[in-house]
Amino acid sequence: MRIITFGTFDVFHIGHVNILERAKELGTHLIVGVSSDALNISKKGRPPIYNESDRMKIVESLHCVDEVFLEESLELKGEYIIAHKADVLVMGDDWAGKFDHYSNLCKVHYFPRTEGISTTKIIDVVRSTTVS
Ligand code: C2G
Repeated sequence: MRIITFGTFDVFHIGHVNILERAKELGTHLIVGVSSDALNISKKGRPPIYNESDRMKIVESLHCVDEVFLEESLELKGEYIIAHKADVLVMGDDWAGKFDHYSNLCKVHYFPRTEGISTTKIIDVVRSTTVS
């Protein structure tokens, strides 16, 4: 079974490891779409802390990940699912319900998010503890 998932994976943390490991357990081949810097700027109004090539390299280095590609548009998920012959789309449950319409192309599965950690939280903690 081929699994596909998407994310920014900026300031890589344990929540990212958890979802990627859980995703891999659903199948045999894990493909990860890492969202581009341009997509993040248009979505969040700021570039990620780590650039797209570093984020792709970090994700690719995990032993549970078999393949990485650049996600250039949120609207292209259907095309990515077809191109990568994915059987299951996995996302964290902050996206629950948002990708159900792809269930005509593959199974759609949401895992619970890891509690208490996020890239935004890490950035806030670092910012508030940095002495300038
Ligand atoms: N995640 C998680 N637990 C956390 C933080 C993140 O399970 N504490 C999951 C998210 O639910 C997502 C994945 O990790 O499935 C990547 O999260 P982000 O890097 O925040 O990605 P996001 O900005 O949601 O980008 O096309 C969709 C986008 O590319 C998703």
